[in-house]
Amino acid sequence: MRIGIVCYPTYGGSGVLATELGKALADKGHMVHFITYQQPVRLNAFHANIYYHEVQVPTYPLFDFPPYESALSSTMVDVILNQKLDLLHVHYAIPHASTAYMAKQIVSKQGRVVPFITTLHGTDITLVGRDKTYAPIVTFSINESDAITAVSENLRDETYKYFQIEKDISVIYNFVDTQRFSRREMPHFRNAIAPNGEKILLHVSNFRKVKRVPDVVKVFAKVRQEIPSKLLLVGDGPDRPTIECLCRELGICEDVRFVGKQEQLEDVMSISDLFLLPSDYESFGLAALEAMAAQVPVISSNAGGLPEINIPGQTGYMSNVGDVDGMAAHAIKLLQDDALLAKLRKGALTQAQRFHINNIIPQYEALYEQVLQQQ
Ligand code: GMT
Repeated sequence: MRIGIVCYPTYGGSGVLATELGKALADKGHMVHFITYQQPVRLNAFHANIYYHEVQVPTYPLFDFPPYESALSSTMVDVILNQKLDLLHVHYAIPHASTAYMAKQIVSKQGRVVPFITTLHGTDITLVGRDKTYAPIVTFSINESDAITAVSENLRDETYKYFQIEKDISVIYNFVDTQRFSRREMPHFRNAIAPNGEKILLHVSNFRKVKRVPDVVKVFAKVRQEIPSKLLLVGDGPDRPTIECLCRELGICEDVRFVGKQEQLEDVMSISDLFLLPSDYESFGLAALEAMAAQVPVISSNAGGLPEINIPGQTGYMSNVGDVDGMAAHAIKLLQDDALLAKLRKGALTQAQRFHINNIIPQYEALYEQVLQQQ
């Protein structure tokens, strides 16, 4: 198939998932065309079946807000017609579903029928999409999609709850390449972070409010009182100054490392003992799944779709959102008990294997076939 993939190219679960999906489809012989405003972060190597089309957004003094959606739709039209795409698969509803709808209408005037599939990822529904400024267009463009997928049952249910959706939403879970994330011994790296054999706790996110990174720091401060440990914070975002202030207030700066946006996440995960994800909401929690693939148990909140991947006592533990004491107690219990830690590490890997890339990609391919047959 000739598939157009539209996503956000930046660090963030939806872009990562879309890029990994495109790479896996290309490995299976499909022609994959990425259409984004910047090279996606995980699209970092040449592949004979992968093409990249950058969306250019011309500016003009009249534009306080350059019309990105128009530029994106026009680029979609260009790629559909010139690369003879069979379908478009857009990730994150805003604005990708409405721009795909527009492109579909335009190419139909030239006799081309090109269906589009919309994958909902989380905040496009639960946070931004629900804002009344966006809700009408989100509802309309989801309903106009030829197929809709959500990355967890929770996200599917939330979508039905908040929007008038008249179509079926299929749940196709996020996936992980367990080979890539398989745990490797990296003593030099580990020693550089934890020279005295300290435990390493890890958090990876875009440091937005919804991630509750201050809770990560508070949990770590409690763990550190009981167990010599270090905290690795991977990523960056708007809450960073608040987080740095909190570290100073708690007097724990020398044990907290901000390592910024990292591409080699598998290395960071390989040296970690525990992954912390106390989010207000997570449709899925892709970073937690990648951590599990590296045999890192997860201490998380029980929000959104997290109970669909983090199984208490098997892959980690869960607490209510904001229950810093509960999360810290779980972390301390786990890090003090080598046998329990070993059991959960094994359980985490077993769980990651259920979401193996090879189990999930065929579900997308089957959906594409089904959509094409319906045209
Ligand atoms: O978590 C974010 O803020 C990024 C966001 C995105 O769209 O890039 O992530 C969402 O999609 C990921 C991939 O499907 C999910 O694993 C995340 O749970 C989801 N984030 C939220 O629901 C907050």
